[in-house]
Amino acid sequence: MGISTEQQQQLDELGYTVIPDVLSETEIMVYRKRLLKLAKLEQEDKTANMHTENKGQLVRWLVNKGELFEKLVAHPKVVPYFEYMLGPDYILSTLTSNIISPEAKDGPYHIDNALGQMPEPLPSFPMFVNSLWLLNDFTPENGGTRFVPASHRRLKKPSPNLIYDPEEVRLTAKKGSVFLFNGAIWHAAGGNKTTEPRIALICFCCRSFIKQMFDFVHYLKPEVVDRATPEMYRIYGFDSQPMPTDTPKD
Ligand SMILES: O=C(O)CCC(=O)C(=O)O
Repeated sequence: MGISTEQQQQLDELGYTVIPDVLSETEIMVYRKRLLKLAKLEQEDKTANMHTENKGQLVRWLVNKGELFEKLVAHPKVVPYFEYMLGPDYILSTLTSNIISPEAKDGPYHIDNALGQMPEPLPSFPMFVNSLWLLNDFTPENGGTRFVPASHRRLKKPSPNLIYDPEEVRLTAKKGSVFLFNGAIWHAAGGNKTTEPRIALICFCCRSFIKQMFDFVHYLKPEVVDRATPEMYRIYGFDSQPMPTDTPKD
């Protein structure tokens, strides 16, 4: 099933959409609990990936950290949006999460992955699409993502250290929904002025000809590969590797 003309238009023109009711209350609870536990364990064993002056934490490589995360890889409510933006052969670049703790401050905008290294004008078609799966209601107070609608059409990178653009919006959206956006939209997590952590799962995808940030093909656990459906196998990137006929003969 594809997405509606209105949704296509919103993605083309504004560069983002919010997909409602993707995760159930139970799923939200289970993911939150598991992520907070993983975050704590990674802090204890000193492998934690901290940012934003230690008030932000990424828990990465989720597909290798529990079967429950595999459900995100080819979720039927979200796949049509990635397909529309990136083509039917799109692939996963990372499956990670971002926890923004109380007292985190607003940081500078960025655009995603290789776009930040590309010369301007940036490509006018989507190369990367990001999706944040909200594990609490996002508000302007609790770290809701800050973004500049339609900024993908500027074909420019935000200046380094730019924190505010006059056209910025702070995301307000319900837990269980997915905020999906063109990776060329200028964006950043917001500061968190509440007493609760703000948590998002992040499923970040790209066109099939782009190098993935996580090397799923070599580092997925064998049991994760065994459980993959053909669609998931393609999304992990196995189908877009150099062709065997092109390997050296001696
Ligand atoms: O967690 C957020 O609100 C933003 C995440 C982000 O900037 C990213 O995944 O590139």
